[in-house]
Amino acid sequence: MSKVQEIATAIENGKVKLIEELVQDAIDSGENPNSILDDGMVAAMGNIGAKFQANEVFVPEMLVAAKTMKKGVEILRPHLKSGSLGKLGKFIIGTVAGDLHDIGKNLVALMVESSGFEVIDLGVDVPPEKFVEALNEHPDCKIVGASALLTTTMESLKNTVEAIHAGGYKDKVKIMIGGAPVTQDFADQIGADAYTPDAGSAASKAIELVS
Ligand code: B1M
Repeated sequence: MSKVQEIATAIENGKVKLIEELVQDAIDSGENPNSILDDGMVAAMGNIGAKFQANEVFVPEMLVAAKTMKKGVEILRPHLKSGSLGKLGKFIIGTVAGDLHDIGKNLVALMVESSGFEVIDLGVDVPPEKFVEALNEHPDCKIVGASALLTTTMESLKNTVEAIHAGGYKDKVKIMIGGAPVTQDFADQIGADAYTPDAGSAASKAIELVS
């Protein structure tokens, strides 16, 4: 089994105590950090999701897999960074109201920060008005990113875009959205400025939006 596959298996099986050592070992052996992230960690979370859907695992297993991935990402974090902090401006990000999933949002935050933005992370279950309050606090913010993982919380994405527009920021900030159930069509429907399918493309799009 390759080191990247070992990492994927450890995440799927929730091996919280093993993950840091496995990730460090893979890095020391010269594995590409992006491959560790995408082919190992993100792929493992996809597998867990498929098993959850098939009733083979349940919420506690998803939670422990998420915890394992988070620990692994912390070891990986310095190896993914490249840009100089904050030079491209501020980027406010959060997972929308009703939604507690934060791994994808955290990865987007990490990649955007690595690209040179200063990230203000509002966390999870963020109501629309909190996005607006954050913009009031940071009027120089260039982009707001909102993440949703549940079909039921896509409505919160719509409410978030509406609240930001109603707050007077329509022409002042760009709104990016993403998350597994989100599509470009949906982004167009709710008036978001950009949709990207993954964290890497979110970072590239953010750079494009401020260039
Ligand atoms: Co939940 N969950 N979950 N879950 N969970 C999903 C999303 C699900 C698809 C599983 C399934 O059924 N196959 C399903 C949603 C079904 C649906 O709505 N269509 C589901 C469900 C049903 C639920 C609960 C309702 C379960 C229950 O309680 N009965 C519940 C809801 C809780 C709530 O939010 N209110 C729930 C709870 C949880 C846990 C708390 C146990 C845990 C989350 C822990 C955490 O995040 N801290 C969890 C997990 C781990 C998952 C799965 C297995 C993995 C999610 C993940 O982290 N993926 C997930 C199944 C799956 O995704 N296949 C599932 C890895 C991550 C890197 O990918 O988040 O998609 P993702 O992010 C990607 C892209 O989407 C994109 O970039 C990221 C990286 O490339 N992206 C953006 C994300 N945000 C972006 C923003 C952008 C741009 C790109 O711009 C701003």
